[in-house]
Amino acid sequence: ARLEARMHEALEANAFRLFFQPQVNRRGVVIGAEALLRWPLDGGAMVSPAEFIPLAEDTGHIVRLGLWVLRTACAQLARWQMNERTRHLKIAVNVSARQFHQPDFVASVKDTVRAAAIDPGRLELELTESAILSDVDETIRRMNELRALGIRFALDDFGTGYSSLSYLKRLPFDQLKIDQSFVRDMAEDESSEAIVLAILSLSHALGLEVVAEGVEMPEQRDFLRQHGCDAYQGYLFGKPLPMEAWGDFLEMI
Ligand code: G
Ligand code: G
Ligand code: MN
Ligand code: NA
Repeated sequence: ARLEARMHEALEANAFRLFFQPQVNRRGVVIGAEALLRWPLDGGAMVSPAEFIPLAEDTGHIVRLGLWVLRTACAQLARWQMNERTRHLKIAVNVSARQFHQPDFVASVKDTVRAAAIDPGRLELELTESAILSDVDETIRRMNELRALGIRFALDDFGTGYSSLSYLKRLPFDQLKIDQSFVRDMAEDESSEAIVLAILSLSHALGLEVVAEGVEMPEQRDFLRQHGCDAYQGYLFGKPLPMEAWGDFLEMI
């Protein structure tokens, strides 16, 4: 309950921050970033979203917080679009189940994209399997309405939920993100390696792009690349950075 009260205050005080973790292509070129929410406390410590997102979902704060994330990400895309060097970059935004199923979710995304005057093709929305499970037909309708504008969809944390393969076929995803647990265990554990290979071949057969998460070692990247993985995210390429640090980061690469 204390955390909940503080979350309300933090929303009022605009105390949340958005960090951006780079995503790279097969050649190691930065193609965009995933926006990751951070909640810095006065002492400098950060509350992990793993802790406060579930609470934000339960209390409904996620609706306002999610809208703030979307607006902030779109404002960043608008800034990137003004510069020749950065206009190709895209941003992926995590959308929680409760947020996605708000009656006005589609309208609020449309309004935000229009207000920021960004190319919707640079915006990617990440859904998890829990967002889909509750109502598949409604999920498909919402996705299609936003895809008609050019917005792209990624299925996040793939392999950790109750992924039914028939959903993968029916749902209009553009991209699938291999959960970092499989990437981490790939080298030690034959079944994780087999799962990664199966995800890659299944995705490609279905015409989906694949992003590997949690890539920390060159050996992991090499193995994934050898098997056709399209994009990569992880500490090997960069940690989540505050936007102020991205200027230097883009100079460096
Ligand atoms: O970056 P980090 O390991 O701290 O993120 C932890 C979890 O919080 C991840 O599962 C991530 O998807 C989730 N998360 C981070 N930012 C957001 C956000 O803006 N919205 C939602 N719904 N989840 C987020
Ligand atoms: O659940 P989701 O995939 O949206 O969140 C990604 C989470 O993974 C974030 O919390 C992010 O900070 C974390 N992360 C990103 N790259 C790495 C990595 O290379 N190793 C580890 N352990 N975590 C990572
Ligand atoms: Mn994600
Ligand atoms: Na993920």
